[in-house]
Amino acid sequence: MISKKILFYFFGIFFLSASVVYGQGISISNTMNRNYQSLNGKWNYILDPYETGGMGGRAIIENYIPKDKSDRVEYGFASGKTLWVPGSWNMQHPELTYYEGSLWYRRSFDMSQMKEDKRYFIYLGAANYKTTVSINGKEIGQHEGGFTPICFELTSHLKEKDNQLIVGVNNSRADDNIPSKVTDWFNHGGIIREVKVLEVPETFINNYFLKLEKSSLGLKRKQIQGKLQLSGSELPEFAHISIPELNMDYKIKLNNNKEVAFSFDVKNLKLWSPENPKLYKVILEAGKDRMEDLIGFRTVETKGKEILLNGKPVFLKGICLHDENPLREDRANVEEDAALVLNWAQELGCNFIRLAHYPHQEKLVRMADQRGILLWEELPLYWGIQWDNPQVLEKAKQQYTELINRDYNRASTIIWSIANETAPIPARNQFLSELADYIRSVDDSRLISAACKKDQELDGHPDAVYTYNDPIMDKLDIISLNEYLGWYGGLPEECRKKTFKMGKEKPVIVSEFGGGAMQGFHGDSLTRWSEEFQEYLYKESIEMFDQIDGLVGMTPWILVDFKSPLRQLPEVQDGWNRKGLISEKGQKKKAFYQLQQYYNTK
Ligand code: GCB
Repeated sequence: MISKKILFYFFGIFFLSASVVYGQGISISNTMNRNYQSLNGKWNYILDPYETGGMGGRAIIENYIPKDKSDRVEYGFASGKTLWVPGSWNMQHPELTYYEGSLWYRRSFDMSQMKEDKRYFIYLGAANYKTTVSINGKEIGQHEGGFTPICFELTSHLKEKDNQLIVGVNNSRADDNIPSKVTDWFNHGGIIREVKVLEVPETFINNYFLKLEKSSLGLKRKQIQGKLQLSGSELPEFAHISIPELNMDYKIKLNNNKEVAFSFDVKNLKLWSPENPKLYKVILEAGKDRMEDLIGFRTVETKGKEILLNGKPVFLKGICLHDENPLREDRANVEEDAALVLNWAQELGCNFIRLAHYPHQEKLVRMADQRGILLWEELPLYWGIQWDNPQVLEKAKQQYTELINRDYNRASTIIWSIANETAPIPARNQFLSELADYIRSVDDSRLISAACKKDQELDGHPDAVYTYNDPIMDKLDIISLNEYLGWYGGLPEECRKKTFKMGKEKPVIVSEFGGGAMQGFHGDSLTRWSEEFQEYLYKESIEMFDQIDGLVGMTPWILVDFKSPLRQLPEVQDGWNRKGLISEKGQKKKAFYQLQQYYNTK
């Protein structure tokens, strides 16, 4: 018989225990506008390359300290060994540069202001990829997914002094993960976004979802529809929502329900748009809970081959982005990181950004709301996904739920994308179609897209016309396509020979094109890796894409060079994907100005 100990080693840190919460635990949105204690800062850590959870089973979780001089312990959180949270662990110590596996973090904190009538939750903005959370020797939750929030209740486990929080994170790549094993970006491990202890009343509003009802767009009195979710046992009779600037105060009858839908009319509503990113202070109250948020109201829909924002056609002058601050070689996780890249994008003339290829930090999404930048968000449903594995579909739905709960109230996010460059085999079509239906069932205030495949798989195909009949297009509002003609197939001049034909009457976004250039390297327009080659490629590509019937926007690949272990050409790439319009040091390449010029004319 296999002993429990051997089983423990086999399953490593994710050995199941009866009282542990799996998945997200509870979803709590708008955490920045609630009471909290930040746990950002230096945390102790220990490596666990064989993923045993510490010799002797759950020893690490319990942070067992030797009782006397004879006691044997073969691990420990040495006080001097620390990692900064939030941050990619790979960038902090040479021993961790390419580390992929399990690592344990420890941090102690006091709760001297703890109140009897409050509840407490541990919230991690994101940790890549699997996470185990323990408090004072007890495991309280596990989570899978590297870019969405994690939240578990701490209330009954806390004490006033010296709470021991231990967080195990494992960033091993696996076939049944989302993303799967190979990606063209760096697998930054660890607690990559902020950590806080939230304090809320016993009964509180954990989520709320507000949207402007499309059918009221043309009316004087516009309708706002909403939904509240509450957690707790002392449900009040009513909740309130008010928007002082609109003189609106609405009473929501709860009828003992933890989830209620409601709607109300408002007069003189100014719509949110890139030209006027109007945000309203919204106050939500239920029992002892009171919270504020800043929310913009807009509609987005498609009509024929157009995207209508607030009923008017919009052209999406976009760019792709990874969630990295290249100057710090780290995951982006502070406002300054968001401001850096949004400033560049705005200088380029963008009103739109594709947040590739996974959910970015919430601070950036909120800043886009303030600045009037439209967003495309997505999950890493990318190369190599196990489409025929039902558990992977469940993971996708879970991660999408977490993302929608976090960003539903952000006017800037207008598109959820469900996949990037995935071959149209039946299992994938079935998976994506179910996912699209699921997303629409929880959020009909945005559009759905995906980077589709053309019928001619190979670049440089002799046909003059690229045709698109990817079966997933039926489920999409917008057809998006990635096309690297001139870089992965042929030379830029090939672009003159191609035209595009879509099998559906829908708007089209060119969601990627581009090529590599090393900033400061010059040659003629046929010299690979020169700024001139990239500039020429942009010129030819833009002329080709501009002819697409139904083109509503583009997001070339990519704003800034980014870290990628796939890219190892010495003295050119050295671990960086060079398709950025800006180098990792922040220097602009010639193609930046080529695209800027085009956007100035649009
Ligand atoms: C793509 C992928 C993107 C890559 C890019 C490239 O099609 O969507 O993740 O980084 O090409 O540079 O090849």
